[in-house]
Amino acid sequence: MVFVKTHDISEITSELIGKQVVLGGWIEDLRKLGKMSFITLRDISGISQIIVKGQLNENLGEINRQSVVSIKGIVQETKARDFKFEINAEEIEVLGKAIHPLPVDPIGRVESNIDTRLNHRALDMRNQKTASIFKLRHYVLQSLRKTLSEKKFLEITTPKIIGSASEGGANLFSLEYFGKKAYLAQSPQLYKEQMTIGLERVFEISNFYRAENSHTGRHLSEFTSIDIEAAFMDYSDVMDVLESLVMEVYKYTSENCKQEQENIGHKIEVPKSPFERVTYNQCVEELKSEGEKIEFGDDLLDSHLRIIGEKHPGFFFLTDWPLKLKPFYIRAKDEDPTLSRSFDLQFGYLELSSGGTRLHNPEMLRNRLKEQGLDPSQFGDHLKAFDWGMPPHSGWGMGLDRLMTTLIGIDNVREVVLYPRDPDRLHP
Ligand code: AMO
Repeated sequence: MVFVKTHDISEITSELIGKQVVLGGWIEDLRKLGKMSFITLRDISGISQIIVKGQLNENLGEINRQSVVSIKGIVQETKARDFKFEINAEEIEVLGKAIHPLPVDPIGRVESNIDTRLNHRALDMRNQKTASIFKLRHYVLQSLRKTLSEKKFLEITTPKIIGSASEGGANLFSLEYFGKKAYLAQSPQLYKEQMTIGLERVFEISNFYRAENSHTGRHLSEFTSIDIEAAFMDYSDVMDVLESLVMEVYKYTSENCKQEQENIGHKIEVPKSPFERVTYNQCVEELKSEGEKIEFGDDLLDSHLRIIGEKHPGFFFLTDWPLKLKPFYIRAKDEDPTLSRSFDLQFGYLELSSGGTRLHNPEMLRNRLKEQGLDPSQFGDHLKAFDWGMPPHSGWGMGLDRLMTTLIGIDNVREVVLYPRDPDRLHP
């Protein structure tokens, strides 16, 4: 028998009644009632009821649930409450046997903890809740690409194997590269900035790597970042781009992904816009008034962000950070050089994105590298580009995995990443 499907299950309509179809999927349920058997067949698009009668039923034998089958049969009306149509089977072929018992229950009747599910991730994709999370992730990516393209950003792909640190500092994974030392990119920072020379507005959606020994629900060693960089824009312009992107993602998924929201048991609420813009100085004042010991120039600790997050629930920008807390490529404010043209996008206490206006003057950039204890000669390739007519530019990077957790109302990024990598997890 051929195993090429004629239809996905969701494509079965009343026009097909009386016609022959070939479906392919996996058996979610199988009930043998003497002369007849009922199979619940699932594929990525939905579920269908299959009726097996006569000789075919007698020859049916044992088929474990979750085995993959191809079923040829005639579409007919049904009295079953949960189905619109059923298929009267003519041929059934088992294409891929499933062992029994399976290590996780794809129906979700028996709940497994996240580690067990991650250890058997492919099978976990047959769980409708998990599959819906990844369908949502797909629609989020689709929405991001559409909005950025409409705003005239070009999608680029920068190298992930690099010769020197893009963000400076620690957190670098190193590897042996034909007798030389190479690193896994922490971000596309230097390349995306360079691209503004000719392409003006660029974006990248790729995985990046941080050797952070963190064991939290929001840190991974490999995460997906959405990055933009735009010539002739200031930090407030790229904040506008970021806000409209987040709004579009929420609107698009809340309107178009009703079934997925039902499957995950979470209603996507479109946030209020415009997002509040709170300065770092304001935050420090708010923290002081809460009795926290904090001075200008101190970084905001997790405990501080929890307090700030409670005062400003949902999305807000935290702007104008002290320059010394920001990376070498961030530009100072002209009116106060101790402050920077920078921001983070927060969702309550959770940092989703950071960005800012960049230094585009090569001399100032060299000085800033030195001030931060970095060696300008390590950034030679990058600095060269600043002598070729570098436009003023701004950009940001946003963690897609973190954005997904806000969208679906969970607090562990591992739920929204297929095969998460963290200090304890390198397999599967
Ligand atoms: P930053 O280092 O703040 O900025 O990273 C930007 C965003 O990426 C996400 N992120 C992570 N997500 C999961 N696990 C991690 N270990 C992790 N590290 C970062 C966060 C964070 O807000 N080059 C700059 C951006 C720019 O200025 O354009 C940068 O990388 O959501």
